[in-house]
Amino acid sequence: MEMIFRWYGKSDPVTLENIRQIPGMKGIVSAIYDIAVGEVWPRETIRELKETTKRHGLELSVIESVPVHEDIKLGKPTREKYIENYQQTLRNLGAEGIKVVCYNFMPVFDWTRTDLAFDLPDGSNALIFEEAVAQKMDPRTGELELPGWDTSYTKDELNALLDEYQAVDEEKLWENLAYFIKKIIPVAAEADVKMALHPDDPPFSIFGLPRIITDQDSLERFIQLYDSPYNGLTMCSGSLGSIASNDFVKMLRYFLDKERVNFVHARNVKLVGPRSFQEAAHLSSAGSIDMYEVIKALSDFNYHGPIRPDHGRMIWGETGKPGYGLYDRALGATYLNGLWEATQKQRNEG
Ligand SMILES: [Mn+2]
Repeated sequence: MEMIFRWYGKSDPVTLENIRQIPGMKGIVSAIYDIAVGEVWPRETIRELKETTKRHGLELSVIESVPVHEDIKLGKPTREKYIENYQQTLRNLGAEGIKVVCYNFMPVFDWTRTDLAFDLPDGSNALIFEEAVAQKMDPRTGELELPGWDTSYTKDELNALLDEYQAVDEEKLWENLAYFIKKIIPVAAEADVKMALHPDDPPFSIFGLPRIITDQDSLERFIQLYDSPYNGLTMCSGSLGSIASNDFVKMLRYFLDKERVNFVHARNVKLVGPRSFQEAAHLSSAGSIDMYEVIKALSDFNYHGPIRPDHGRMIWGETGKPGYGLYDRALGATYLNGLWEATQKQRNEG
């Protein structure tokens, strides 16, 4: 596996110098953050990011994300233009040597939590999701804002968008996803860019919006939309593992066997209710996911693709982008690298 770290560009308080000093770190996963959703990413801008990364001794290994315009998810006639733009962005990324693109198909809101800095007993804080709190959250007030969300909408625009989604149920969203996939995967294959769909986070409907990439069956349905290694998945332990009915390790093994795992997000979550969880340190003992078994699965299938530590807690007084501080993610990377070294040795001795 290739250990990489998410970097939010020049405004990220975590620097490329910081990232390079994490043991075993090979590269970064990043994006172009100042281009409006739906517009084409120019080659020069991609090249600039790549060269900046290289100057710091790291590879630009994965793009996360190229966001999908809402008109594509809604299936509006204007989607044609946005799909063409998406295709061109993939061609440009491929031409600049980018091999993997992570993206998601969640309507309106990206990852959602009810508290971004929940105090844990050891004095650190973490992102949590509590179902009872989420049920009282109303995005229509326009006052909710989360780090992963597109916050460029005015309150009126957001409400208009939510109104449009009333005509889109789960099956309609599947239809719109299939339409998109059939248009972009051939282009991705030609550009040699492996697509890696991220599961919905959390993996169930929130605010009455449909969410469809949530479990083993839906991931299976997704890969069958287009039979190609370029139509693959980001296997995210924290997203899929945040409901008890998902056996993440079993799912990971299943999709590794099908050769559809193009990217891995590794983090732990502690389940505290049917639809409530707290993000935890990466160690198996800190949460509900057996991280040894996750890395063992990657080792057993000889996974050579990229993996990144996912959200971390805020520790040692660090402040910054919730979930994306330096320290706890660096500890996570080191732990995952340790598990990898051990499983590789066992593999070679066995
Ligand atoms: Mn993830």
